[in-house]
Amino acid sequence: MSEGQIYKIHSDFYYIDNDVETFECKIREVLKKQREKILVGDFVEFENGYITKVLPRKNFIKRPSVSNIDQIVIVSALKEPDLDLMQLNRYIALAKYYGIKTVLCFNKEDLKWEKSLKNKIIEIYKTLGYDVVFTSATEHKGIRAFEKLLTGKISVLCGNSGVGKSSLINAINPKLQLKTKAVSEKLQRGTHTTRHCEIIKINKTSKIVDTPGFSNVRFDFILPTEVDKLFEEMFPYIGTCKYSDCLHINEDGCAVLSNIDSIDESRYQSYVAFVKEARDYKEKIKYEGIKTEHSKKVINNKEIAKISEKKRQSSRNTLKQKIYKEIDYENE
Ligand SMILES: Nc1nc2c(ncn2[C@@H]2O[C@H](COP(=O)(O)OP(=O)(O)OP(=O)(O)O)[C@@H](O)[C@H]2O)c(=O)[nH]1
Ligand SMILES: [Mg+2]
Ligand SMILES: [Zn+2]
Repeated sequence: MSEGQIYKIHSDFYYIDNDVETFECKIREVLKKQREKILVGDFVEFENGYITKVLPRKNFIKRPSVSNIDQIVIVSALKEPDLDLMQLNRYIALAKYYGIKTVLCFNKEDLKWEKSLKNKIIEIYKTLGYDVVFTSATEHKGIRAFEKLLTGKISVLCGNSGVGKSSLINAINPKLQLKTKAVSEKLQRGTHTTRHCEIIKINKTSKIVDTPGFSNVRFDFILPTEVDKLFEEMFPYIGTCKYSDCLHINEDGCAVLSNIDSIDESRYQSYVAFVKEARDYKEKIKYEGIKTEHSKKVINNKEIAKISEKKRQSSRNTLKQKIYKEIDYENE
């Protein structure tokens, strides 16, 4: 019996790496019956070409489905496409939701962009405690610093299509020759050049998952009152507002609003937008009369909102189906 980590899944074949060599395996029938899908990143036991056991996960994320990762690297472009802080905050909040360390990379530094942007980024995100790197994949700038952030870890790269995720990996290790494509060639908005999910060794110690990102995720899987747990600048005030269900938008005696000057405006705007998405979700749930169980703790990916099996099966309604799909990872 051997042990290793799945680095790629292709139809019925699971590719395993034990740090010495790689193996192609299938899975035993009994494992197929399990509710939980085997993911890229899972550590497994295998024997004679068959996976016999999946070892417990440290963590996992959805879309892309990958487990046991050390950090999420959110890649944004300073230009082409224009920097979108709301989208960046969305990725950051999602990483928080999954309880995984996050670092930020701002790429395409070689292009002409608003110089004040750099200070703004540093002011907002370094203050929040994030490691921030500025890079140019094409001119090979900042690549060393970027590589250093990845040392000894399994990192998942995410970010909108065209920001240069695959180009950055190629800049670190040109032998990898990952497919990249000009933004203008990405015909439809949101169409990613990278489509699959695979753990790639970029050097002796670092592994990376180049992904199509968590595309088009909306906060329609958590309650409005849980959104503040995804914004670290609000942590000092959580639980100190007059009302325990305060959304920090226009309530009396709100501790966040009375300290609003300490919060960056764009961060707060993102917060309000995500609360609205969560509220729409809650309204839908109420309208449909679906009862859901909600986790108390959001910032821990072990406790995620679930719907009972019975209710899931009895549902015929497409709207309900959509909600199930969005909030229940086990159902995917
Ligand atoms: N000027 C400039 N262009 C860059 C840089 N990095 C990447 N690009 C270009 O941006 C385009 C998109 O790069 P990709 O690496 O394919 O982007 P991606 O993030 O992997 O995109 P998806 O796989 O679709 O998610 C390509 O034309 C790259 O040559 C950079 O630092 N500067
Ligand atoms: Mg790519
Ligand atoms: Zn409040």
